[in-house]
Amino acid sequence: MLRAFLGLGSNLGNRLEYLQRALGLLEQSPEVQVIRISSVYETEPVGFTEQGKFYNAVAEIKTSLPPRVLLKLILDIELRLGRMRTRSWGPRTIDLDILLYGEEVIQEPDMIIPHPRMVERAFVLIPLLEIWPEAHLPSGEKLADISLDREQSRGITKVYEPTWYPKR
Ligand code: X6L
Ligand code: MG
Ligand code: MG
Repeated sequence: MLRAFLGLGSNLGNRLEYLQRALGLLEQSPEVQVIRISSVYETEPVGFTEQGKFYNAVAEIKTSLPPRVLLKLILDIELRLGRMRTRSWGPRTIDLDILLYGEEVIQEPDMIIPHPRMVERAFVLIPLLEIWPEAHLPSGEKLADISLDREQSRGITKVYEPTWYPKR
């Protein structure tokens, strides 16, 4: 079993429910165990800013699925939760991203791990550091050392504390 971290995001419909349903569907796979979830943060949209605010969270999982199969599973969960790709960086019911997969570095056209832009995004770093303060890249670089300037951290509000921790 390998430890991985997933980013979750939603800015359409009942955002909290989409995050919860995504975690439930992940747990339904016998090869995925959700270990820990961060608080849920409401965040200003980045990239394409003319859209609703997001709910973002990070989950720690243990999995025996190879990265390619894990990616297929999360894309399948996105489809089952009504994800439509109408424009890039546009609104979505659910977005699931593999942030880290063990200490592995993968550079394939459609699968780059660690997530190439995670270190620039407060909506990823803040929830990730909440559940794994020692988080580091395979290079050894500690994520807590990456300073989030004030501009980056603006518009991020904790809206839900995790009320349950799944089996550890
Ligand atoms: C310049 C150009 C600066 C593009 C930033 C940043 C593009 C992030 C895409 C960018 C740029 C993204 C979420 C989001 C998206 C999310 C919040 C993306 C992909 N996903 N904003 N924007 N939360 N708050 O999950 O991350 S679109
Ligand atoms: Mg994303
Ligand atoms: Mg994505």
